[in-house]
Amino acid sequence: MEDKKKVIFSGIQPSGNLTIGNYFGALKNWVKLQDKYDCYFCVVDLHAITVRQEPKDLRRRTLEVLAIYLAAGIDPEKNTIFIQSHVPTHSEAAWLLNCFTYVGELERMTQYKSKSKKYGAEGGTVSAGLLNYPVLMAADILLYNTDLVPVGKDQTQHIEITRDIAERFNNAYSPTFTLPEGYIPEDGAKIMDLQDPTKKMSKSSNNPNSYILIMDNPEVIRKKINRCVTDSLGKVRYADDQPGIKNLMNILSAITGMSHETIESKYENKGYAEFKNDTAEAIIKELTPIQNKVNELLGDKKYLEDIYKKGAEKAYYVSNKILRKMQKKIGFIPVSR
Ligand code: AQP
Repeated sequence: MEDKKKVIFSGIQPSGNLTIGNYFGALKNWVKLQDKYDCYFCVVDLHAITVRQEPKDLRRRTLEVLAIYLAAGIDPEKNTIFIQSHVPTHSEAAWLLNCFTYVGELERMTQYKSKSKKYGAEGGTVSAGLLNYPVLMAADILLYNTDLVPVGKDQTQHIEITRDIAERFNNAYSPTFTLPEGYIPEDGAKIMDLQDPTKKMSKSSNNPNSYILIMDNPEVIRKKINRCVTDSLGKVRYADDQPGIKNLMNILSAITGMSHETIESKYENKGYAEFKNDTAEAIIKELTPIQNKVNELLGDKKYLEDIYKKGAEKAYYVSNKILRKMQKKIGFIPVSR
């Protein structure tokens, strides 16, 4: 008898236009995993509203993110692809799990600390949603009995808190949830900001030169790589005191599969211009077919709708079973339907 496939859950927020950080940290690896695992890939729009979104931009980006998933090679026949707000079990389970989560542990999350500081400094208010974000993420993951969560390194803390919440629930009642593990890629685990390579590249950055978008055109990509911050050492070396160069090497290596040693010897005694140029061209070569496909897919809204509807039905069916289990264990009276 064939072994049951392990389950994968992952998602990206349509909180901005997707960057190559999202691509190398998440998407590119999803594509590699889709044959071996039972995968749920979600456009996590409920997460995006933890900071204020312009409604029309959110709508446009949600469909664009879905199109990017498909264009990057996620096969809708093999995977469950859906939009988070279409599956109400996520919000419901998040409420239940909120009651198994401590405020102190949420306040310790690095992402909460940095985002609340950023939005506070910009004069905005910090929503309770921003604090509760990891609980919704825990619900997303636990509702599918997920084994593995392929994410970038920045999400490690969120996987840990998911495990803590799951264990707390399991211990309070009886084993209910699978304890998920993070699945972090080797190259591209953390793509850094092009203007400040000590910070991660983020789609919500206020400085467009700090990131490369999946949909940036070749001229823009060349300019951004050309202007990116490096150092005055003039040596292509994979070293912590050269974070800008290290970042470009990670990107080049994630695209071409070249090892860091190979890149170092290829550009020995050559300065940065050729290395930057080759990196830009490699990014362009990687992204151009994806961009063409995204534009084609966005012209066929009916096709996209068929995919997200079918995905939501399957996701609801699977997640509702676990939600019912949670409700029963907590002591709620089952509804007879
Ligand atoms: N710079 C990055 N390097 C590697 N992986 C990254 N990811 C994000 N940035 C990088 C991975 O992309 C997936 C989706 O992330 P998300 O959209 O849910 O939220 P995020 O991690 O907060 O991403 P951003 O781009 O920084 O979004 P904003 O600016 O809205 O917060 C995750 O797997 C993440 O690890």
